[in-house]
Amino acid sequence: MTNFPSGFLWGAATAGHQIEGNNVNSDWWAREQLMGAELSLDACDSYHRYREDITLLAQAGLTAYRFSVEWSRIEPLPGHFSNAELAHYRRMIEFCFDNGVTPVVTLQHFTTPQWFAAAGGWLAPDAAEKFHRYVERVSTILDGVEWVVTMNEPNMQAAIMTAMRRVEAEGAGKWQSPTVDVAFDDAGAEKPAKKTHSEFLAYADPEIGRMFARIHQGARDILRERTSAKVGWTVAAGALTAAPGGEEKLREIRLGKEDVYWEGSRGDDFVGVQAYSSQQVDADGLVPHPERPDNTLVGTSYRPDSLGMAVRHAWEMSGGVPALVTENGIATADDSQRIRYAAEALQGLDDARADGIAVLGYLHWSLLDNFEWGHWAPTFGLIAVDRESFVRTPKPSLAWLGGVAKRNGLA
Ligand code: IFM
Repeated sequence: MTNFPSGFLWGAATAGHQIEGNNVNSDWWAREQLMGAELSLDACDSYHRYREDITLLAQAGLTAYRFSVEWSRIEPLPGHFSNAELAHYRRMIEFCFDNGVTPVVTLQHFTTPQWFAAAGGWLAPDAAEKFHRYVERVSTILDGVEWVVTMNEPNMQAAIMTAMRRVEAEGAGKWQSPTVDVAFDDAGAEKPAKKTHSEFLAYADPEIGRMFARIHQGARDILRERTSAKVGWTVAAGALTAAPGGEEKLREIRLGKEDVYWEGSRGDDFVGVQAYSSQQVDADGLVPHPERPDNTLVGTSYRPDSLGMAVRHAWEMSGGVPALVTENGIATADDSQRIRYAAEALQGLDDARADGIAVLGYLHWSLLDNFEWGHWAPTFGLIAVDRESFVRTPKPSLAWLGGVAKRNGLA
């Protein structure tokens, strides 16, 4: 049996826009309508049903819940903050405390208010000032919260920005999702569209990463001054490797796509590692995931070893910032494959720990089957959600991960 250190966080993660429903002030609400894919609409109605979600998590034996607060709800108009929404998120935090669950609170998970996006988004000269004003206000509800993530996957956000500029230039319907590497035709049938995801990831400009790092570090300073939370951000790890002849291209792509972000976590209390799959880079760039029967519902290869690879790379590039696995999981309709994947990923994580890498916890993506940025078909959840009735049905993987948490180790 593998034992993890005492105090290791065992939990699951979600994000506001993917589960809450009706985030009508968010830029994604508008984007979904441009993308020619599916809409979030009511999502999982977790805005109203968070108590049920947290209770299921706690009853299974998990002790940490990562969720995000929605900037577009909290600040629906520039400089106007909603006390009612702040109180809502404070209630969520307190519900976690009351149920023995450690909240890991993300302040910004892909979405921004529509007014922020319309004014130039992250590229506007006063973007940092606006985000920091919001962070200051959210800090008022973080009493007792030990873990705060400033931003989720800024490296994916950079890719989304690139893609959205294209959508605007080329018209609606040309791009379907930042995270789904397959496309669906008008009749809803899946068809290969390897460019929807991988193509955009190749366009990462290191300067955008450095800009995000400055914004994150400013937010970190605010949070350190006003709260006692440990602060970090999360990075989407590609677990990239070089195909023969691809060594130089790998360095180039990885620099802008993730290494500036790992470097940007230096001085943080932790870095959120988010890994799902691994991909090769050849002399021309990212190599599409090979077509295999065990590929996931988002078109990526079944690669649970990506987690171990990612924490090792994060450790090296961040200069030894402790890793918190803030996301790891698989889009599959086969829950036994999910359990197999998580067990293999956790073994790789433990091997990395044995090699001296500090790992603080494991938060599975995701607690619920949710809105996968333009699509509902890729199911990552430990719990199924009926889209009409919102009834939650725990899958065997929830009890399995809860058992790992209770034993604090793999059997
Ligand atoms: O659903 C996303 C999440 O919002 C960010 N990280 C990757 C997940 C799966 O694609």
